[in-house]
Amino acid sequence: MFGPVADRLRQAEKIVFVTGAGISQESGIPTFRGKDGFWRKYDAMKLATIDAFYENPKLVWEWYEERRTNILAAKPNPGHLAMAELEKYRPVHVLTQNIDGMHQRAGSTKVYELHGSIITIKCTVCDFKDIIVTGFSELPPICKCGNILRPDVVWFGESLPQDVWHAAMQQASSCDVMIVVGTSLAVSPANLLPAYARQNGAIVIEVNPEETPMSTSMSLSIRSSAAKALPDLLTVFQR
Ligand code: BJW
Ligand code: ZN
Repeated sequence: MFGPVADRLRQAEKIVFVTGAGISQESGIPTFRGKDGFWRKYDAMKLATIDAFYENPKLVWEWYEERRTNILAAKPNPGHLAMAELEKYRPVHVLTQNIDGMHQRAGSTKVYELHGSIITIKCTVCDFKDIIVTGFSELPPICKCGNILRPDVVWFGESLPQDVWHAAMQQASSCDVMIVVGTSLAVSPANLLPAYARQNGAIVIEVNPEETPMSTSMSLSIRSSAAKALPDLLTVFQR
């Protein structure tokens, strides 16, 4: 399966994963683009914007509440679990665009949440930030200061949390193996991370049943699902 890159994989000194919605697809969490990318009749990509939120905060909150319920009921799949187990064999860093917390639940210890987290909320105005422990009696929830609370996630047109982004760039620029799993690589700046790895001379492997805009520059594209391919990848290090 790993043919030309098998040796480079085995010799890896630092493995960095870049993950997207596709890794959680087999846990029953829908992806954004493609046939999964609609919620009720709304285009998920149009809801994930600050403009949509201010236009209709209740609607956007309903979307997040429904997703949060689904995510909390879901379980990490063999793909997440294989990545966590890989830490037994090599230093592993996980740069994820996902907000679902599945990597941490699977046991990965170095996870960089580029787009925030669905289990935290923050105020749109003051510094208040907290973990959601119960549901809300009314949507949108209101902060003690009187302003609207929002999910602590990164929407289009917003900056990534700078400390997380800097750490992610640094990990990408210093790895010798990067594995890009379940992302369409359509969204920047996360889609720049493979280029940072390549600049460092790393091999970059993609796990995705579909082609992506960067498939042609990959060292290897594994056209399979994450839950199938990642346990196979783990066996390379278990021998
Ligand atoms: C499987 C599988 C299986 C399926 N196994 N694989 C013009 C105007 C304004 C901004 C821009 C602009 N042009 C560019 C920009 C920048 C913009 C951007 O990139 N836009 C593009 C869409 C054009 N980016 C931003 O705005 C970012 N911020 C930024 O750049 O700041 C600087 C700035 C400031 C001001 C102005 C301009 C720039 C922020 C991006 C935030 C993205 N946020 C979201 C929502 C997060 C919260 C939430 O989850 O609700 O992040 S959008 C959504 O897309 C989410 C995802 O993390 C992200 C990426 O999606 P992902 O993970 O790749 O999922 P899919 O669905 O696309 O792909 C799934 C893949 O899995 C597919 O390939 C399948 O084949 C595969 N798959 N099953 C393995 N079983
Ligand atoms: Zn507030």
